[in-house]
Amino acid sequence: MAQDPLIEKFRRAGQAQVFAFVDALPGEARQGLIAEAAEIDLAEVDRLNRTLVAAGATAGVNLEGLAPAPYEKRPEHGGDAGAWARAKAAGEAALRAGRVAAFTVAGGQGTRLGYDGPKGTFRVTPVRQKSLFQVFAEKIRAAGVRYGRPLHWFIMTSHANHGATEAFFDANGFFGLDRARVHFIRQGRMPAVDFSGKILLETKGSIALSPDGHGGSLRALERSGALDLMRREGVDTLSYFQVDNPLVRCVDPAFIGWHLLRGAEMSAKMVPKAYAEERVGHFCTQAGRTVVIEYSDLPMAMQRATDGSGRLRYLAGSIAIHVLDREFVRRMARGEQALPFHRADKRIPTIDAAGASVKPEKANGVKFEMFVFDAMPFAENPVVIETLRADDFSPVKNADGVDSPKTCRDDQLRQFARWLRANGAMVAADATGLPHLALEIAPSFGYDEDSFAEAWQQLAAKPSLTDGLYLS
Ligand code: UD2
Repeated sequence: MAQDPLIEKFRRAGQAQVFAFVDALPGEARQGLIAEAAEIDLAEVDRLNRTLVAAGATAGVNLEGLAPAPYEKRPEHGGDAGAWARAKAAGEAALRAGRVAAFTVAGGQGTRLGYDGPKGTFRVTPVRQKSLFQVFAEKIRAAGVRYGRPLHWFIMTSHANHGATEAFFDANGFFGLDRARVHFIRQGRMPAVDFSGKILLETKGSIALSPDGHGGSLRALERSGALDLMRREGVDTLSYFQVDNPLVRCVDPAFIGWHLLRGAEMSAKMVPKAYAEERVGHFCTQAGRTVVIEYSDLPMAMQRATDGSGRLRYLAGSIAIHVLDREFVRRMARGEQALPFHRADKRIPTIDAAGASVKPEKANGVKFEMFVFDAMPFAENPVVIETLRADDFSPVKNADGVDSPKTCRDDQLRQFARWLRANGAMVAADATGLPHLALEIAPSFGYDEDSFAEAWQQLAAKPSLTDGLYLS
C-alpha cells in the first residue's frame, strides 16, 4: 500500500512511533488512528517540545516586575456606590437588548471528585438534589424571563463527555430551556508526549490525547461557529463560568455593566483570598498589563507576603468568572495573539515498544493545556471587580474537605438563609450562618438577592420555615 502522506509527515517530524503498529491494525482502527493524527498540529508540538519539554527549556512563568492588580471594591468595602449602580443599570440594559449569552466550560475530567460522568450531572442542591447543569439552566432561564430576552447558552464539552452531556440534557427536556438556544461545543485535544518529546500512544490504534485546557474555549468558540451565531443574533458579550460552581450568578448585571462601560475586552471577578495558600490564581499587573498568576506558579513567599497592615499583598484571588467580548475571542482564536501552553507532568497510560499496556506509577510524560485567564494581558481596558464569595463562589472539586459537596451544600444553605433573613424571615442558624434546617430556593423563584426579594415581597402568605422547604 502506498504510504499515507500523513504517516510520512509524522516520520519526518521524528514522530514515526505513532504509526509503529499501523500495519497490524484492522482497516477501521487504522482510519481511526489516522483521523486522530490529523488533529495534531506537528509544528505546534515541535514548538512546545522545544520551549517546554526539552532539557533546559526556559519558558516558565515570568515574575519580573509583578505587582498586585488594582480592582473595583464593592460599595460595602469602600467602593463607589454610584459607579456600581450605573454598572448594574448598564448590564440590565444589555440583557434587555439581548446582547449577552452564557458560557460554561465543562470539558474538564473531574478526576479529583472521583465522579464518573460529566461533572455538570453531579447533584449538588440541598433538598431537591438538582444537578449542576440544572441549577445553571434554571438560573439562565429565570434571567431570560426577568429581562424579557431568553439567553443563548454555550456549553463547552470534551470528546470524552460530549455525548453523555447532550444525552443528559435530552433526557431532562433541557430543563425547560428552548433547545435551539443551548449549544454544545466540543473543545480541542492535544497529544501527550514523553520526556523526550515523542507523542505517546494510548493503545496500538489510538494516541494519548487530552483536552487542551479551558483556554481552548476561545478556539472552540470560533471553530464551532458559535461566534458567527452570536453575531447573527446580536450577541456581543459572553458571561463565562466554570461547571463546578453552583453559587455563580450565571449572568450578573453589575459585572456585565462594569465591563461594557469601561469598553473592556475581557473582565474578571476577584475575591479577597481566604488564606495565603488558597488554590486560586492571583490578579497582578506586569508591564502595564493585567495578568493572572496561578497559585502553583507564584512562590509561596510572595503568596504569604503582607502589607503594612498585615493584609495579604497579593490579595485578589481569581475565581474563574469572566466577561468576554465576542470579537476579542475571535482575535485570540485566530492566533494573531496566541495563548501560551502550560506544561503538566502526569501519569499517562500508554503502551511499550512491544505494544503491551503500561500503567505508570509516576509521571511518564507531559500534557499541554491553555488557560483562559492568559488572555487577560491581551485584552484592552480589562476590569477586575470584587465580588462577595458568598454570592458567587463555592466550587465542588474534591470528594471531601475543602471545596467538596458538603461545603458547597452548606454555602447554598447559608445563601438561602441570608436572602430570607434580609427579607424579614426568622431563620435560626449557627454562628457561620448555616441554618438548622435544610431548605432550597428554586432559581425560578429567586436566582439572586434582588429577584428573590421581589418574589418574596409579593407572596401574600409566607410559607412556614420547616425542614425540607422548597420554594419554587
Ligand atoms: C481553576 C483555576 C484557579 C481558580 C479555580 C476556581 C486554573 C488553572 N486554575 O482551578 O485559579 O480560579 O479554578 O475554582 O484554571 N475545563 C475544561 N476543559 C479543560 C480543562 C478544564 O472545560 O480542558 C473546565 C472544567 O470543566 C472546569 C474548569 O475548566 O469547569 C476548571 O478546571 P479545573 O478544575 O482544572 O481548575 P482548577 O480547580 O485547577
